[in-house]
Parts: sequence; structure tokens; C-alpha cells
Amino acid sequence: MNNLNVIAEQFASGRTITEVAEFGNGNINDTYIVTDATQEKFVLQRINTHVFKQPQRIMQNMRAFTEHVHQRVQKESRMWQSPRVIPAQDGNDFFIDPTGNFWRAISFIQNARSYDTITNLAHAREVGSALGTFQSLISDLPIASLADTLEGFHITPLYLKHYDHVHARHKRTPSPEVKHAIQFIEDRRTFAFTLENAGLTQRPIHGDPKVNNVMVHNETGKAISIVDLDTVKPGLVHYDIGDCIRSGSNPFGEDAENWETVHYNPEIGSAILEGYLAEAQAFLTAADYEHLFTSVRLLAFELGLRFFTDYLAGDVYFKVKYPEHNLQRALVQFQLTRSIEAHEAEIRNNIKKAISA
Ligand code: GN1
Ligand code: MG
Repeated sequence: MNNLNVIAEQFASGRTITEVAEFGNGNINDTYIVTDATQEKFVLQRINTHVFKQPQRIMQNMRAFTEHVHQRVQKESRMWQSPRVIPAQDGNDFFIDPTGNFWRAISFIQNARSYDTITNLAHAREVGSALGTFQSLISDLPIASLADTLEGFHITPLYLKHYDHVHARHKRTPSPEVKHAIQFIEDRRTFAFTLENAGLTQRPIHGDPKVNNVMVHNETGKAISIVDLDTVKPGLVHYDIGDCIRSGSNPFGEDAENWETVHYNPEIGSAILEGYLAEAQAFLTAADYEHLFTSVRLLAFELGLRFFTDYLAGDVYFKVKYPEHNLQRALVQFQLTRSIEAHEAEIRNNIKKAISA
């Protein structure tokens, strides 16, 4: 028996564990799928406490919103599932192992899967609709009831400040690709402040609604859940819709082999937006609509900035599979940003059409 089995048993209420297998491809936490002797499954995760410095806050938030979401889903008879927290043997909703690692378990969404990239336009609409549904289900939670699980998350000016700090200390001679990234950032300094300076209202948000966090039912093809709830906290709904569209509209994905070929697909972008607005129109305001285009452009730029900074810092935040991984990821997001910029008029037009539909 290895350590992972012993840890999984903490959450298994005495059932025999038959398998613990790596699951998904998260960039921060380590995720495993645990199977017991009756073929029941649950998800076991080691929270990266270098990133989430107060992981108890994540569990505190999960307690607050999961119950709320379940009640609303029942009342509104929605086809929607939200992962539940599985308590550890001692009754806590986490387990700290002897070496200080922070573990938690959540229920597995049955009969569903996620995809790393959009498979067709119906899938794109489902991804947008999942984000709208989730935001709607938590929209009536007071933001004061949610703790800040990750300070500064999605505040682009703070990422820029951190980049300046790291860049100033970086001593290696820049390669042509690094020079390109540095110039790309320089050209968008003012832009980095647009959303934070817009005076928008904070609401409960998901924080990480990328394509592979949306669970699609195996038979119906309908989105039935959105997972990865660690960054549900107060924020701007724009971070969410911007992130969702930047993630879905890039058909080659975040790990595209050749970053120069990366582009924004306008049909996918519009389909995500349509799916989203069908749910979100009920709670969005005119001021919110004004900044939708900015959010798509900004979230792609911001993620590129975050990857690039981490590359310069020596890969201390995102897990990497090879030495230049964070640089490649950054170049992909910057190329996507450039393509989003080239499609500005069309995207703005599609937003107008989607709103009036
Ligand atoms: C991280 O760990 P993962 O893959 O769920 C990151 C997101 C990024 C994403 C890019 C807490 O999410 O903000 O958009 O990588 N999460 C955190 O793939 O920083
Ligand atoms: Mg995540």
C-alpha cells in the first residue's frame, strides 16, 4: 500500500480503496481519482499551498456556496450538479498529512466528462451556458459571505507590478522570443488597467471557468456542472466571461504546438457568448456589457503575462512539463490576444447582436 492509498482512506468511510489514479491536467493542484471496491469514485486533491496560502478558506467557501447552489437547483428543478465536500475521518473537511500537505476530497460528477478544447459550436454554447448558470446560481450570495481564497487573482495591474519586479531581477540574455514577449507587454501597459479602473461592481465569481472545467453529460451533451471551485470568491463577472472565451475560442488550446499559428475563432467566441448571455442577461447591467470585449482581450493578455512572469521567475507558480513550457504558454496567449485585437470590430458587433437577441 502506498501513501496515496492511506490518504484516500481518510475520506473513504471505511470502504476499501482499489485504485488511486492521476486525473486531469491542472496547473496548480494535484488531482487523483479514487475508486473503491464497489466501483464508487471520488476526487482527491492536494492543494498547492504555495499558491493557496490559506486553503481552509477554500473549504469555508465551498461549504457556503455548495449548500446554496443545491437549494437553488432543487427549487428551480435544474439539471445541474455541484461537487460535494467529502469529510475526512476526523470530521474536518480536509486532512493534513504528516509532512504538512493539505488534502481534500469531493464527489465525482457521474456520467460526464470535460474536453481541453471546444469540439463543436453546440459544445461552445454549453460551455457559455454553464458559466452563466453557475454565476446565476451564486449571484444572490452576499459577497461578504465569501472569503478571498487568492488575493490579487485576476487583478491585471498587480500582475504587471509583479512582472516588473521579476523582470528587473532577471539576468539572462533575452532570446528573440523573450524580447518579443517583453515588447508585447510594453505595448499594452495602459490597457492592463482598463477593467480595474472601470468602476464595475464585485459579485461572486467562479474565477477559472476554462473549457476543461465544464462537465458535459455523456449522453445528452448538455453541460451539467462546472468544477474546480477553489477560486469562487468576490470578483468581476468579466474575469469569468473573459477567461471562458479566451479559453474556448483558441482551437489549438493552451499548449498549441506552434504558437505562431494560434488564433481566435469568432464563431466559437460568439457561441460561448450566446450560451452565456441566455443565462446571464437576467443579472448583467448596461455597464457590464460595455466591458465585455475588453474582458476577452484582457484575460488572454493577463494569462500570457502570468505565464511569462513565471517563466522569468523560474517556474514557481505553474507546474511545467519542460523547461520552456511557461514561455511557450505565454507566447500562445499573446498570439491569441493579438488575434482577438484583430477581430475587435467583429467581436464588438457580435456582442451587440447577442445582447439584443
Ligand atoms: C490555472 O490549475 P488550473 O489549471 O485549474 C490557474 C488559472 C489559469 C489556468 C490556465 C489558481 O488553473 O488562473 O487560467 O491555470 N489557476 C490559478 O490553464 O492560478
Ligand atoms: Mg483551476
